[in-house]
Amino acid sequence: MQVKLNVVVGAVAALLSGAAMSQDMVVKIGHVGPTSGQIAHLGKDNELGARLAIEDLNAKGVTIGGKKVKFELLAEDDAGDPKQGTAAAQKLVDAKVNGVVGHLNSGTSIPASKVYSDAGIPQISPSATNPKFTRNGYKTTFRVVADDVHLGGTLGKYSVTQLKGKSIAVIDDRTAYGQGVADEFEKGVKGAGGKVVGREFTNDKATDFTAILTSLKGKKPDVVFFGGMDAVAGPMLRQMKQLGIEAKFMGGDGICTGELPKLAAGTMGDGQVVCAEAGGVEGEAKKSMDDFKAKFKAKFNVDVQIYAPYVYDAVNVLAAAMVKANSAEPAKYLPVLAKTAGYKGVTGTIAFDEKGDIKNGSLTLYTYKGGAREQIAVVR
Ligand code: ABU
Repeated sequence: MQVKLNVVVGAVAALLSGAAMSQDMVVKIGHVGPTSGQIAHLGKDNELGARLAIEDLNAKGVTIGGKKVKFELLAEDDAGDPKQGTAAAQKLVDAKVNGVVGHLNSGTSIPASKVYSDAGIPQISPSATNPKFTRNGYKTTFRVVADDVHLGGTLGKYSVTQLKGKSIAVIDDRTAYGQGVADEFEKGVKGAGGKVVGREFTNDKATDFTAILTSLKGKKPDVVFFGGMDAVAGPMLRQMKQLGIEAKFMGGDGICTGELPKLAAGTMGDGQVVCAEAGGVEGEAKKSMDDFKAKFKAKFNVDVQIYAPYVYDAVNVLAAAMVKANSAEPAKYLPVLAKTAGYKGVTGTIAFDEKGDIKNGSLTLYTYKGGAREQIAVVR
């Protein structure tokens, strides 16, 4: 009788210990982007990239510290507004997220980075390109795309050396991103021996550019660069056409989206627009990006706008660091995350430098033909 009881007790203990081993541990990943407002299409693009990463991680099955992990996405909308950005960051901190991917904009990512740093929570931006984002000395701040020094400088040089621009006009939207990338573009133009004939500014919610475009028209620009987002660039292109300004139109990653042709309402000439994504792959590595875009389309029935693949990689880089550290506790996996090197993502190989920036980041130059984005070149 005693033997039988021991067998039963042993079996129950074994079952219980097995159950404890396989018990789910919830790991919360925060995501923040503007899913409302003028660039909601870009915020939603990023958020879907995060959703796909979470689904794939859960489908694959991840174990950390002997526990099966269930990843959960906590998605917040900051409307691209700096104040809403810090409020969303605090909400995620209060919810005790294990890591954050976001925000989309530099103007929200920069102030939010202090909130995450104070809480010791790792943050990876998949799209904020203002260099200041990683230059505040916060150990929790990372980015998986190139910055505006690289982006704006390369485009500025390109406008002179490749587009043969002789009189170049610059407009920005006075956001952290728009003004910053336009400044770097100007430096690139001047560094290549080019001439900036006019500089104007607008804001990120403007719809009427008649006054600034009329002023620039008098200076006969052959290239107009806009530092800002596609929601403003589209109507600006329409109004350039109405005013008879035939210049090439350039911009950074903020305009380099799938939505730009629709926003410009068919007024873009083939090859008129040249812009750059702050990342990109070529050769054999391109297959993983193409496969991701096809999977994204099949899953959500929408095309990638621009940064969804970078969000997907950022979520996976967080998860990989947790697995390697055998812990999802921010303080334990943060040092491992900082040493990320050779991570093979859909956007290429990811390694961080001492500031948290991607090492050896690439840029992809694009133009548009027949209303579709067409790759010109990947440059480093
Ligand atoms: N990098 C373009 C859009 C996001 C930003 O930096 O504000």
